[in-house]
Amino acid sequence: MFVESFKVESPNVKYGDQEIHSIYNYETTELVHESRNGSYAWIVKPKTVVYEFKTDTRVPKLGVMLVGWGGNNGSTLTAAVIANREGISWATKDNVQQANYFGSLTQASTIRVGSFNGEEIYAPFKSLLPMVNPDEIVFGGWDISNLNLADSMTRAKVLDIDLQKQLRPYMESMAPLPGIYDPDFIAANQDSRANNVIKGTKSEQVQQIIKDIREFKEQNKVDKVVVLWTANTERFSNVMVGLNDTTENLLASLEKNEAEIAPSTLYAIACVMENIPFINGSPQNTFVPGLIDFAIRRNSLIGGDDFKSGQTKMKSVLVDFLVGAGIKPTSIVSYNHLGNNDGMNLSAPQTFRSKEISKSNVVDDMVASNGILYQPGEHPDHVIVIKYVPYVGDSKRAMDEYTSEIFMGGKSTIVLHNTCEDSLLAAPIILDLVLLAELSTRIQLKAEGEGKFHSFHPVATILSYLTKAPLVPPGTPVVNALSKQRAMLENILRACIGLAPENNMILEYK
Ligand code: NAI
Ligand code: DG6
Repeated sequence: MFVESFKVESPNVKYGDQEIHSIYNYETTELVHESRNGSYAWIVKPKTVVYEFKTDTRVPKLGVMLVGWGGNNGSTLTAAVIANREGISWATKDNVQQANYFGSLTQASTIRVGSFNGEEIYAPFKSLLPMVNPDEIVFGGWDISNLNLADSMTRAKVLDIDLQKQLRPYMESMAPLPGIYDPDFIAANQDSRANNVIKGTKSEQVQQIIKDIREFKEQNKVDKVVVLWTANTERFSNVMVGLNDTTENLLASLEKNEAEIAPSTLYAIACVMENIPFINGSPQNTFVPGLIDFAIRRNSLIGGDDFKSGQTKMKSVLVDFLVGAGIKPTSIVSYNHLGNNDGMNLSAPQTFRSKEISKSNVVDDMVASNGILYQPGEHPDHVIVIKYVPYVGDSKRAMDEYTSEIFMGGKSTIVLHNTCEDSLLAAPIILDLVLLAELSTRIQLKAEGEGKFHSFHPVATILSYLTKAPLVPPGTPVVNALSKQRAMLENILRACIGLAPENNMILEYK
């Protein structure tokens, strides 16, 4: 059964005018490796830590500035939100289609709230805590191409033409601000697109981005801004001591106009300076150590990397299932071909390499979780191939072959083939990233013994369900398995309203 909303009644939860306060018992374990009777043993000690959460329930008017606003993802997301807001429907060859938010975790998925008369009760994910309504987001941003958003939507060739015609009047006046262009970081084939660029030194470019954010905020009367990179994949930048390894060195390099600071890092520096959340939807190492250090010192949210949209999402489900079932994947081969501008940019070896890295590390935690199947250091062969095929446009083909060792030396091969518009997968993920990033800045917590409430760590692991290569604070485990990522996110939001984690035990019926 589906319910629109619910309220928690508990001595541990108080709904105030402006905040929800909850007290939450975090059940965890403490591990000890110690010598007992002459040999070492692992001792597991269950422990409970009492946390308090405070969530500010005042939902702000949110502005979202996209870097790469005029790209396929940026124009598709902007169009889709307008279509939802205006209640637009359009004729396709099959039917009359209504705008929707399918594919968005926050807008189109549900959570289980409990059982009632033998039936499971589900409510919208977004009913867990007050979140920004996506229909009310004000969009803006930058692009090195000067096309307005209506023409960008047409260039993208993603949405049905009848829908495009209805959206055009809303989007013609939306023009991207000039962007920071450095041909050294993206494919040479992008050069003809770059007719809308910020001039000056790197430091001046950062100052221009700061000015743009302030003006956008002022002109649109938004309370908060989130910036998200959905621009071209860049090559990795070199990480070097003295260049970008600490805040001081990064900022000094900025002043020296060092060539090796990527445009994406420049936008990120501007955001950290302004305490504006910055999310990286592409695979490159925007968050060099000096930038992470800077964000931590300024307590400014950063999140990434690389939207987890289709093939990798399947992989982080399938490999988790196989390894969790005691089956040993030994070879994983993943092909993509696509014909959009992203595919063209990825046809250069340096930008492809960024994507290859990001797509390759996604099964590491699942492999490491099973020492019965894999010896230390052992890993499945994992190969990533991406080809540019202009004819298929945004309709990406993803083909995967998983070969596994099964019972008694048998082999099992699973082959998947997915055909899908790439931008229609990415756009709802962008929405979730900005909505959850904004929400997480309204949550404060403290563990027992901590004197003061504080925000989550500025490196926002809470967003990891949505990214291929989750950025984590130094020294923190990376979790790629999709079900664990979703459980983490859902259970943290449940804790904010004093609900136990979803444990699926359903003991009341056992
Ligand atoms: P796109 O090529 O259509 O759009 C990128 C836009 O960024 C272009 O309009 C370009 O002019 C602009 N741009 C490039 N450098 C810029 C800069 N420095 N400043 C401002 N604008 C700049 O690509 P698409 O399909 O929208 O994808 C965007 C990014 O998202 C790519 O890096 C892609 O790898 C990544 N991504 C996409 C996924 C998907 O499913 N569509 C999934 C995972 C990541
Ligand atoms: C080619 O792989 C283009 C890429 O931008 C992908 O579409 C994108 O990284 C999505 O990858 P995945 O593995 O999440 O489907």
